[in-house]
Amino acid sequence: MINKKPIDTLAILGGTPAFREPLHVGRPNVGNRDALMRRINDMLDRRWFSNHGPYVREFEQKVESVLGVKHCIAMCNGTVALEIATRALGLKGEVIVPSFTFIATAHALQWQEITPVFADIDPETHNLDPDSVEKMITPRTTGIMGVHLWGRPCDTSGLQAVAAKHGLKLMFDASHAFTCSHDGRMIGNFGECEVFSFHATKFFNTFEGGAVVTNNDKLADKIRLMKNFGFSGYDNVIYIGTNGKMTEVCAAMGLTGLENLDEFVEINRLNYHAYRDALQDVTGLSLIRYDESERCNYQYIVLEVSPDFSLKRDELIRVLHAENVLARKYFWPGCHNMHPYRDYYPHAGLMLPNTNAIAAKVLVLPAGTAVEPKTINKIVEIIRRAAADPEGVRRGLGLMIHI
Ligand code: T4K
Repeated sequence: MINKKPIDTLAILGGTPAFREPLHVGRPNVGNRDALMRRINDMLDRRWFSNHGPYVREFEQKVESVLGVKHCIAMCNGTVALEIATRALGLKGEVIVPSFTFIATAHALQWQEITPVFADIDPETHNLDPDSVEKMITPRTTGIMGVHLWGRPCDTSGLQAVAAKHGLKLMFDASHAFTCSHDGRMIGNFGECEVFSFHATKFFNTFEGGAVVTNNDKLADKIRLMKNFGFSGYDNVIYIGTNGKMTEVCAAMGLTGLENLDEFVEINRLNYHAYRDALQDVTGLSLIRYDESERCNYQYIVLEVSPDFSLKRDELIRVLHAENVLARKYFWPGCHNMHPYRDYYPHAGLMLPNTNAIAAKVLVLPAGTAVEPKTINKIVEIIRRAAADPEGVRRGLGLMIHI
């Protein structure tokens, strides 16, 4: 996959791309293929493919035990899990969320005609700033949805204090934070409930999938009904519901992945440290830090490009893409700058200075089982070469079609 030749010339200046195949940020982890195939074969023999089958039940129990949480309700994806959770909590009117997140956080609310109101983030943690949240509260506010971005926990106690003071419900989009801990407790145990995504691009995936986890028995009962059309036994619908069910094949993937979790996290940890060591002396670049006294999944390699770096963030991205390193600008430009929100609140950016600043400087590098130390060294070599010749890079970029 790596071209043998050392990088004499950057691809942007006419050299051969450093990688023959594209290197992605979100390459799925597979786990033990034989175990997965055995499960799928059993499922085919059993002819039970969906509707809370044995694999989904086993998966939910295993997630409950990994997280030390009372209830896991597995779902078809993280977005539907967010929609069902907010609905089950009775959120309406306005809910405060960060803008610096994947668009699904905001869309899950707007889809139900709940207005997502964007609060600013702390520039150090990239997570909701409780002071900014408090400023955005209006008489229509019913809840706060924090996002543990990159798997780094929100200021849960700061947000809880704001929620308690104003009588608001607090929940978390924990899509990035599966198997992370905070203050010694596993993510999944904070707020009224927390939502995970097990999408293919997450370090732990069920192809597509998600879950709501909670310690609240009543809320769990309601969510179980809602994700299955409101059915309470045969022919008895007692609630309005939708179809949020996880399939058996997805649960089979999840059960297999759970058996390989430690290995996935260890690979992520080694990659994160390899990037950090290799980049530590490059002026103007820094990788975000994880609190390693807690459990981290290290799934995102997030680079901040400061004005001291010799290239702009977007120039660096174009250099990397030319080499087949498909770094991403997650979560640029922020939800408030995307449709429909930018039309609804054209001045939202005035209240979001940290969001705008961070969204303009972050890039996410390829990670997971698809990269290894020699790949990382090569990526860092590209970055160093580009940093050493900013004028040459700009000349090269001028000759290229924009990406
Ligand atoms: N909340 C937050 C904070 C989230 O980050 C997400 C999802 C959600 C809620 C919603 O959860 P889900 O409903 O998705 O369960 C990707 C994922 O699709 C999305 O799940 C994820 N966040 C987001 C951060 O990343 P895109 O639009 O960047 O995906 P895409 O297709 O560009 O794929 C990313 C990279 O992964 C590509 O370079 C190709 C590679 N890839 C992708 C797939 C699907 C593969 O190599 N194999 C694959 O099978 O959103």
